[in-house]
Amino acid sequence: MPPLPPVQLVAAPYDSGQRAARMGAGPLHLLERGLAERLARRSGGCDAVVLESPLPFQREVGTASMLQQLVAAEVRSARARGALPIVLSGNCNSAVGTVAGLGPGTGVIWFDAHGDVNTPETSFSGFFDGMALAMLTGRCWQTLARRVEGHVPVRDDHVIFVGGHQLDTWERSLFEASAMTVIGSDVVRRGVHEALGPALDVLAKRVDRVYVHVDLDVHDIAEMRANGFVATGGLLRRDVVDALHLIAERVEIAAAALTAYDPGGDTDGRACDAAIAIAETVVDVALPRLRGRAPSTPA
Ligand SMILES: [Mn+2]
Repeated sequence: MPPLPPVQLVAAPYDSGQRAARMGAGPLHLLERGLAERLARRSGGCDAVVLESPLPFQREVGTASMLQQLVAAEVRSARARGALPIVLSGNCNSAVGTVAGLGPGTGVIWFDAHGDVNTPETSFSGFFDGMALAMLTGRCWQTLARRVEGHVPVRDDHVIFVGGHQLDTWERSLFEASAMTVIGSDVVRRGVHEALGPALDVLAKRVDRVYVHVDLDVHDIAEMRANGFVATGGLLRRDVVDALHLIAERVEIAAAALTAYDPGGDTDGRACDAAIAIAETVVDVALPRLRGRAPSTPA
């Protein structure tokens, strides 16, 4: 049997253009807690790269765009040498870079409390990261998305959005009118297998591989305080772990991300523990399928 492939951690330690602030501190905290060493023990080795924005002056959108470009290059290079990229990012919009780095034919399974499908015309907060999934699916910021090498807007019917429980009215109606598959936290809580199984069967026929995006605030506030946006009505820790097993049974997990972890509010450390456990689960379920996969030829 060929050896297990290596894991490549790609850390983007920024939140809204600010390095190591709020959720931007999450990736560094996870690395300090020994995430790379822990993943190395269950894989063919684990390296970590910490991305730095080269811009002389950081700005929310411009810095995020720069990081997307850097993430895409790291993910493409990791994939080319047969490694499993796992992105640690303060903000969710790193997904635009990750999916671009994986190339066409990649589906998206997105765990999040929030919809992340606002656009500049619908956002009340002006928070760029509330538009992450909208940008990924080609609804806004097209000029910046095109700066990310390999970016192609992800088709709605290649997206499963899981665990939402903090959607605003606009996001709710956008999802209803779209071809994205939306599986709310209430449905997942009644049974992960029944909630996700059929949708995953359909997605596995449409795509060659998936990117699994875990915004840690998808978890219920009673489980952990991943960031300042957590709420009641979220998923249990074991729901996410069970879902990862179901996904990997059906389709290749080509990359994953843990996003939006703010260690500042995680006073009992439970969100940190969950993040590490999720990364370990991703490695355990994804690597056997990647074992022996021929390194991809650069496009
Ligand atoms: Mn998010």
